[in-house]
Amino acid sequence: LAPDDPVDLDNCAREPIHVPGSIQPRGVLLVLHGDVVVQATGTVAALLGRPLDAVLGHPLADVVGEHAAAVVTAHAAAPGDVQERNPALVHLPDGQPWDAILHHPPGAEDLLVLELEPAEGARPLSHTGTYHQVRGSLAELNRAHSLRDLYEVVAGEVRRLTGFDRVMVYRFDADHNGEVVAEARREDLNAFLGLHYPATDIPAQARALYEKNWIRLISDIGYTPSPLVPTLNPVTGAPLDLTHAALRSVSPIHVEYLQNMGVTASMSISLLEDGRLWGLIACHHYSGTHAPPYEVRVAAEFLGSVLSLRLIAQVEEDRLAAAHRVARDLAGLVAATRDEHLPLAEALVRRPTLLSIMEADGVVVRAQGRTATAGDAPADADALLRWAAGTGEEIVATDSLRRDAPLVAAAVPDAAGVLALNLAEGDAVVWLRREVARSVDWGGDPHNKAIALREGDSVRLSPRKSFDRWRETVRGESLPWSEEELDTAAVLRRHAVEALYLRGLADSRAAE
Ligand code: BLA
Repeated sequence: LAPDDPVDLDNCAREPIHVPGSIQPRGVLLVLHGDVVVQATGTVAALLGRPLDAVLGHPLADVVGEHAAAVVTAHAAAPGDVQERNPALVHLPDGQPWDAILHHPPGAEDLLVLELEPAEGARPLSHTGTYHQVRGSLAELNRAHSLRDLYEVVAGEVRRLTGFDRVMVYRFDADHNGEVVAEARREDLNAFLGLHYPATDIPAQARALYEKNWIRLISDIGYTPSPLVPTLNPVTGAPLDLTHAALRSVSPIHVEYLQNMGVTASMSISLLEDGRLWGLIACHHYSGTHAPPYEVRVAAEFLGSVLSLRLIAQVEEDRLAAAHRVARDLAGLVAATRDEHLPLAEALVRRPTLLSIMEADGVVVRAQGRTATAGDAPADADALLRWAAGTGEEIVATDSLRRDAPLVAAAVPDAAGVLALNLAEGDAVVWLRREVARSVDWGGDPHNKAIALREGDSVRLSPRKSFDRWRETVRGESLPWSEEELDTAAVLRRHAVEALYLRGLADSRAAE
């Protein structure tokens, strides 16, 4: 940032994290064009014992040996998606086993990115080991019957598989704030369960990247990034897109965030519903480096996918059950509007479902000059009804009257949320919901989260330093009215308007 640039959280979302130009130094990244290495990271010297100038412009076989190069070529050439076959096990000329992880970078399909990470344990032994562990985890998952159970099992199983000190299931709300909904941790650690974190802790471009690449590991928070040489890819003339790279160097702001939290190694796995990120499995380690082998990471990612599928099925099941109940109640209410033995207002409020269909605490119906109420309704609803009519909308909803119509709020002190159907000429159905005071426990004060640091001539953003629990109490709000409830309200409104019209016709006939 330049000194005059505004320092705000927007800057976070502008950091181009998919093109950092460097990797984490636990492995080597080579970019191949044909069989020639056109870009490489400085780690080739320390990890493969070859200086960069003995790598760049050379055939792959010169760098990793004939045998490993042949395995890589075959792995890349096999039919289907190369990433789905990862990793390939290769042995370098010194006999050491490495995981070869391959992908074609976005927009440059003729390039092949080869990442090498040390493979721990001898395969195929470790392979069956992982497979058996995952099979055990799936059996546990099948025994879980509620969402809460599912979250818990996944946190526990991912911890068992990967050995991180803390594994959390972190779930986003509609605004991308998040909550820790399950946690498995080393016993001596304090609990993060139930803590909330603001959306800006994981900015939009990071969420977008995590929808494409489902897992990331920072094996050593204190690492020194190893740059790609040359900086621009000689074939494309552009910086290399590392969206799919396992070794991608992460945002320095995020590194600082983790350091402030006392984390020394971190991993996270995307949880997706229809391709959209609904949460993350977030893993922390608190001492030293922690680098589960690629295969174990893939297994953990697989458990994340299973959780997502189970979640989607569970949510759909709950939604269908609710829709079924609402359809039945709505049919009963529509029948009540047709019952011409009673004035419309009385016909509706006599049904207990008029309250329960909206999960409301009270309801007021004004129709044909009569007012009827059920549940917790104000003795004098005139101000409320006038406000509803005055909006000129067919349907008005708020979860905070105090915020959206403070003058009316004073007239209905017991209600926080209102859903009103304007029928005609001051006639209306108005549901009321009580306040639900919520306390939100944040992991650190969310209102004071970014700190601007001045460094010589420039200013940079820094994440907050304290992650101590910070409790916020939200008052004056009801539970929100859902999309489904608004749809139901619209259907009921149509029938009530029609009933009023038919009753009007009947009255005028009777008068003739
Ligand atoms: C990334 N932020 C992340 C990630 C997590 C969090 C899980 C994914 C990377 C990883 O696996 O470590 C946030 N981590 C959390 C939260 C908890 C946790 C909420 O453990 C709760 C327990 N972050 C800031 C500010 C900025 C910011 C102010 O607080 C920007 C100025 C940025 N966070 C930021 C960026 C990334 C990130 C840029 C992407 C890192 C990357 O993948 O390169």
